[in-house]
Amino acid sequence: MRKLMLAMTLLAMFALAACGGGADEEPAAAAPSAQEAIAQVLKVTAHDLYYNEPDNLTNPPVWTVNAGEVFEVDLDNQGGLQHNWAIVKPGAEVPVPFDPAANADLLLWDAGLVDPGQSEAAQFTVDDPGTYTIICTVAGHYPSMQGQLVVQ
Ligand SMILES: [Cu+2]
Repeated sequence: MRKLMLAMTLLAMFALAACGGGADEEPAAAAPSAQEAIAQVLKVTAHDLYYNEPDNLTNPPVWTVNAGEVFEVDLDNQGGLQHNWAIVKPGAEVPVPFDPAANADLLLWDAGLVDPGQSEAAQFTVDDPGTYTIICTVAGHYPSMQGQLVVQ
């Protein structure tokens, strides 16, 4: 009986390996490419000096993602200055002006500086649910340039 079980197990493993799915039991989850693994894409337009609409101070843009899932930030810089999109660590107070070198430890993650007229994409995952402050890290751009990331 034990030999039969072993033989069946080996046969099953071979069959799975043969169809390219590895040891995955859910067909839909078979080896997703990096592109397929991105759960959400956040479209962010950067201007001098705001995201999306020029009212970030009174009506900050809100982006929502799911905890533990990969999201992509598509940062489209339509301004004439460099801009960034950064997640501030929970509970951290953002100094004004923000100094990107001295205050780097306040950031959970940043998409990276994007040059004027350029568009860049970067991926990240936040594990802990909550509402995070989003800032542009270029000195003087916060608080004018800010938003919120809701991780649900
Ligand atoms: Cu900026």
